[in-house]
Formats: sequence, structure tokens, C-alpha cells
Amino acid sequence: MAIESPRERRHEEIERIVETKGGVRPTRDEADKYTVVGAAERRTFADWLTPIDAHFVCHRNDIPAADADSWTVSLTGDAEGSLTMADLGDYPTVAVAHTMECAGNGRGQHDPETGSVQWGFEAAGTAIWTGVPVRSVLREYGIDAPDGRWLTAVGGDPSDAEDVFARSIPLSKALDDCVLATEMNGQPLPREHGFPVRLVVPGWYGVNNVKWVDELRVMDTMVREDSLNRPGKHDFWQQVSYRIHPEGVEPDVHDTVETTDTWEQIEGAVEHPYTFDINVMSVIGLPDGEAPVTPRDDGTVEVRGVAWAGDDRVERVELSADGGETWADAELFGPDYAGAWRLFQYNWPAEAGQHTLCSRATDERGRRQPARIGGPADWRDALDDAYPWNEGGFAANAVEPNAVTVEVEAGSDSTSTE
Ligand SMILES: Nc1nc2c(c(=O)[nH]1)N[C@H]1C(S)=C(S)[C@@H](COP(=O)(O)O)O[C@H]1N2
Ligand SMILES: [Mo]
Repeated sequence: MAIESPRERRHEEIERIVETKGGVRPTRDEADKYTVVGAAERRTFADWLTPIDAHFVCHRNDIPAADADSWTVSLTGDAEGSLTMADLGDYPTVAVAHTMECAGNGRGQHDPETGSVQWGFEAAGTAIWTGVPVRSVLREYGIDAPDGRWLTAVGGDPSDAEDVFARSIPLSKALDDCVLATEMNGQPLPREHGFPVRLVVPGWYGVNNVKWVDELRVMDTMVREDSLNRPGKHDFWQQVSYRIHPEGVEPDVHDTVETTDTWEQIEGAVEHPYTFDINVMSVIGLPDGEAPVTPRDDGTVEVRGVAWAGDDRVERVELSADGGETWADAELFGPDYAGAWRLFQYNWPAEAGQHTLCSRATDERGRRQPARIGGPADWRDALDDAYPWNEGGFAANAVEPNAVTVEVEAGSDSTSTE
């Protein structure tokens, strides 16, 4: 579909989103191609639920003019049918917690720069998504076992580059915990988040969570060129973009992969990894470095933040107040749902002066966030202490770039001992 002035329309859209939401701000998009806004404040990461107002937005095309009365989701491939929103409304709903993180989160920390959207850590948020389990719908159409197949979800957003927004996830994941969501945090799904219906894939990178779903196709393989019965190019978002690879490489196209654990792929299971299950990550929410902090009477400052690890549990979070030289264990607390982040808390014995606070999380498989991002020449050699610099700047989860500089003022106790 040709669009007359996508660039201007997108800028207007970004302004509109920033204005109505209030808790987000635009992020630098080097190529000027995406509608992107991220959490405006670090303190967003000190609470478990991200209000819609502060939840980031990321998409490539214009938001489709969707009318819930006429919107349909076609079922194709091994399942054949068509669902109106009223049909979808006949199924019982469930609510799932999901930490949405754009696979490009942290891209701005790549040196040299990779182009595209220069996210820091602001493209992550946790919401409660209400909708119909994918398994309830597919069962009606005779699909009740994965059998190694894939589910491809296609967005109804008009494409200005011929590339249909189509993403495939294993049918096993789809039948396990994915939902066709129509509500976000108890509110009707906002248009920029996928109205009238989006796929929610708990614990998996944002890109898998297709907004404005208008087709669900059950297939033996991931989406490839010509997989779909519609015009346009089909495989860009699955097989080309959102792949992790060194500079100047064209990722090879796969029908299927042995593991959808992104970190296992990065460690070598797949030559040019796909961005599926989210890598272990953490962000400090408070103190946010915006103003000096004063220790409490006991001499400590509360450090609070969030840590997540996709399908895996967060095992441990450590805090450093000296830029990563020494570490102490933080305490995990609060809601504990598969696919969503955990809160962490640390009572920091804070001395007056300036400090560099870092957090690092470890998942249940013992995989810990790397300290920094490597250089373009290193690729997988960077692993162990550095995240592999990759051409698209995907799935980075390094510790040091997310440090927060905090000024601690002398507390009442320390003044009295002077
Ligand atoms: N149809 C469609 N779905 C999409 C996208 C898109 O461009 N088109 N962007 C994806 C990407 S890259 C991300 S990070 C998430 C962001 O979801 P949010 O805007 O609700 O936070 O939506 C995903 N779903
Ligand atoms: Mo994304």
C-alpha cells in the first residue's frame, strides 16, 4: 500500500502520543522510520505495573484505521476460518502479565552506533493484558498439539515498504501462554498498542507481539518469502530484520530453529540469532540521579528497580555503588509472574559524595548480564564479559551503560559525627 506522506504523518503521530500519554518522550530515530516513544523517567522502573501513560510505543507503519465492528482475524494454513471481534468476545478471557521489551532496547549503547532507534533502557514496560488464549481459539479449529509447527501472526498495518508485518513463534509457545489481547491494564486496548486486537507473547521481545492482528496462520515453518496468500514481501520482519549478526552479513533464512531461547542462540545454537525469548536484564528505578539524595536515619538509601529474564525466572540481582567493582545482593520482592519482571530492593549504606550505581541480574540458568558491549570485530568472542556488538543493535543487556550517577548528601547522622 502506498502512503503519501508517511514521514509527516509519523511525526504528528509521535506528538499526539506524547501529548496524550504524558509519561513518554520521543527517542532519537537515526533513520527516521519508526513511531517510537519511550518511558520518560527512570523512576518508571521503580514500580511493577507500567501505566499505559508511561508504556513505550514502537512500530514501523501508520496505525491502521481500525473499526472493531468490521475487523476480522483470518485463520489460515492448518486452521481455516475467520473471526470477528464479536466472535472473539464469545470466548472466556484471561489476564496475563508481560514485560514488553523492544529487542532494540539498549541499542543506543552500541559503539560505534548502529543507526535506527537509539534506545537507552526506556523501551520496556510491564502491563496486564486481557484477552482470549490462543489455544482456546485454535482448539475450535482443530489445532490442539504443536507438532513442531509455527504460528505466524500478521499485522493489519499498511506497509510503506511492501514489507508485511509478519512474525512467527513456535506453536508450542502460542498454545502455552499467548493471548489475543483486547485490553491493557483493564482499559480497552489503545490504538497505538494494537486496537482492536494484538498478540501477547509473555516474556518475548516486543517484535513478536504483533499489533492489529488480521491473520493467524498455522504452518510447518517460520514465515518465509511467499508464505502468505497476500501481496507484498513476507519475510523481512522475521528473517532479515531483528536478527543478531555481525556487520555486513546477510542472515541465513531458516524454516525452523532448535531453540527459541535467544541467549542459547547467541552462545552458538543459531549462527544469526532470532530475537524471541528476552535476555536477562535489569534497570534501577530509584534513586534516579535527577536530584541529590539524603540517607535515612540508619545511613542507607533505598535502591529499587526491576529485573526480568523472559521465559526464565530471575534468580538473583546484585547492586554495585562503585561502577561495578564490588557487588552486594539485592532482595527480590513483589509480584512473581512468568514473563514479567520482578522488583528488587537494596538498602544502600550510602556515603556522602558522588557514586555510580549499577544493577546486574542472573537468570535461573546462571546467565548473568554482561558488563559492557563489545566492539564490531569481536562478535561472539566478546561473550563472557561483553555482549556481542551486532549490526542491528539487538537484544543488548549490558550493565555499565545503564549505570546511574547519584549525588549523596550528608545525612543527619554523618553531620553529627563531624
Ligand atoms: N503490526 C505491528 N505489530 C508490531 C509492530 C509493528 O510495527 N507492527 N512493532 C513491534 C515492535 S518492534 C515492538 S517493540 C512492539 C511494541 O509494542 P508497544 O508499542 O505496544 O509497546 O510491538 C510490535 N508489534
Ligand atoms: Mo521493537
